[in-house]
Amino acid sequence: MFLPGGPGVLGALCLCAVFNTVDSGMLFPQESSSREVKELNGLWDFRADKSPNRNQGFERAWYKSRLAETGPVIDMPVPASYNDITQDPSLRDFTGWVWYEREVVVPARWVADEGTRVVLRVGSAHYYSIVWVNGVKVTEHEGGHLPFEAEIGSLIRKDPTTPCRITIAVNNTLTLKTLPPGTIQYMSDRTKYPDGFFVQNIYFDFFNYAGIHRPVLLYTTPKAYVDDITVVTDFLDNTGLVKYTVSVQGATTATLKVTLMDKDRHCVASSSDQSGVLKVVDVKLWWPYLMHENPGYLYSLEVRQSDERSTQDVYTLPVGIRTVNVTSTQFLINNKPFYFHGVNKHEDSDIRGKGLDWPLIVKDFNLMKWLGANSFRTSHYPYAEEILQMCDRHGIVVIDECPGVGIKDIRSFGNASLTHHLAVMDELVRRDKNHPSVVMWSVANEPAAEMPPAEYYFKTLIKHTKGLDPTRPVTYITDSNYARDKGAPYVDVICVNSYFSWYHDPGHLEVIPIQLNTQFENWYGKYHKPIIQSEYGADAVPGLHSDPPMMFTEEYQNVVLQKYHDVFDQKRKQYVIGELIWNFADFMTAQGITRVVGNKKGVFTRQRQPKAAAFILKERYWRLANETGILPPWTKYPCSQRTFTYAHTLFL
Ligand code: GCB
Repeated sequence: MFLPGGPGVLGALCLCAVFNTVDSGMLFPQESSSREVKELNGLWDFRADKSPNRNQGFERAWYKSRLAETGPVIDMPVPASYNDITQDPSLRDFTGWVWYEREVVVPARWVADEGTRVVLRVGSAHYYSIVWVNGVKVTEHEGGHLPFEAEIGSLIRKDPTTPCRITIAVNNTLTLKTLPPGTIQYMSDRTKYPDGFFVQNIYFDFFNYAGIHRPVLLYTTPKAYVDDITVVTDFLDNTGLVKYTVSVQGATTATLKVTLMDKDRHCVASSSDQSGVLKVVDVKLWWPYLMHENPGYLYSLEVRQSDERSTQDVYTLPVGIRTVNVTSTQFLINNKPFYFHGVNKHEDSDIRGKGLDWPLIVKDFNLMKWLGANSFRTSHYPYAEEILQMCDRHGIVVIDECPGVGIKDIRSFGNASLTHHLAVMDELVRRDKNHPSVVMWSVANEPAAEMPPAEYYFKTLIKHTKGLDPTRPVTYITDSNYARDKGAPYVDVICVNSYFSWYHDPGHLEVIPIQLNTQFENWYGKYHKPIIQSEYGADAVPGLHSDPPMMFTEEYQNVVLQKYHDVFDQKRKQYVIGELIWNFADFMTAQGITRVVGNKKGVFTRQRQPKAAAFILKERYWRLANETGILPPWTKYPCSQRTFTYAHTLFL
């Protein structure tokens, strides 16, 4: 891990692997008659450890007293990346440990009642975190996009008169064994670089935003509590089948009442078993947006756990009943062919970086629906659970990707990397397994899968993921280099990224039809598996125009899209099952000669305003929806273009 100068940090970090276990559940925190939630979002005290070895915080034990007592602090909003919050370039580009601290007044009854578990939960922090409460370490976690938590009841009860001081140290250093990988490179030529100069190299195309990115909160459960619920759904004719398993902690015997309710809170099935199958007559299936007039239908599975005397814990899980299957040419949702017409996204916006932001989330869903997008891929890491919950409710289909992006160095295919990658998949599946919107796992993006160790690596990784969740297909995203197919025999769907007339033959729009056609024929010819064009696109600087089109203009981006679309229209009749534009919106990257303040392949700007390409895509996606979906009759195509446009505006 990050080691400019001192061994202390490395020592602390090596302990990490042992803590990354997933033998307990990771249910999304929620309030119920037995549970309370206290959000700790807002301003935290903050300091970046700019000492030469980045290790002063550990050497001087900054966690032992208030952060303001060991040096200067600044206000830092949580959740947010810290990089774009100040005017200080050294903080924007910082690599190493940063320290967050916040004092919390815990409700007296939580402290007084020994029967209450108090859990501290961090939605995500990038990349490596260590957490202390009142100076005592409670947990550490490796990985930037998944939640972690610790029970802190006994600690806050030690001295109920003092406020609860939470300290979180976060390190964004990426190494060959992290996910995503990176390297730290020291520049020792003193004629060129100052003393101690180093850079963080990364092999992916987005800014390495860091900090506490998702909500931090305290929540309570009773001592005996519902720790996890797993749901798998199916249906037979008109009967829905909800196979469930509940795991309870803190009680040797537990009495359960499991009730499945419809949207009107009417009970449709119930049971008192810890696991079983609930049957739902006249089932309302979960359908994707634009595939049905009532998409995203969710039941509620209420789990009540009690002892002889009273109800102990109540947890309610939203449940969408649907199936997913893959044939050699189709992707089936509820046994009907589903065509992905969607986007690739990033968690990225001005000022906040990767910090969760509700206005942005809701705006993005409105834009996706406006566009007629029915799906997205969580390129290139797991997104916030709050976003997946929106997808469940709105019927937006998700390809759920782990942070396996930029695996390019042969040393990142070693055992330590693989072990960590498997652990990340454990955590991802544990978190997202119950979301009906999640229809496929993506274990990596554009790995150097031509390298000899890649075959074993991906075979193991994909088999492991299928073992965790036999109900969903698994893929990894490849690029137009056919040699990178060593993992392809093990995937269910081939996902290909290509940038013809951009990275290959720049400026030559005329090569797209032939090269794209060849791409599809090659992959299908070899593997006979359905294909998704998982990325395609071109940078366009908003407001830059030229005719005939030139690279970086809005016109060029339009033509790239149209030429790709022509080929998709031929191939989707055969085995192409989807198209995901790169990218939904412009996003920040590291500085470099190919990026003009970030990647400009968005069809929306970073501020979410449409470029010309957004209208091309909107027109196409609504047309596709009318051909392949089941829409309310008045939005049906064919009709005059004017009526059509008017109709789908109304539909929104
Ligand atoms: C890709 C990557 C994506 C990049 C994109 C580009 O293949 O998967 O992360 O941002 O190309 O624009 O270069």
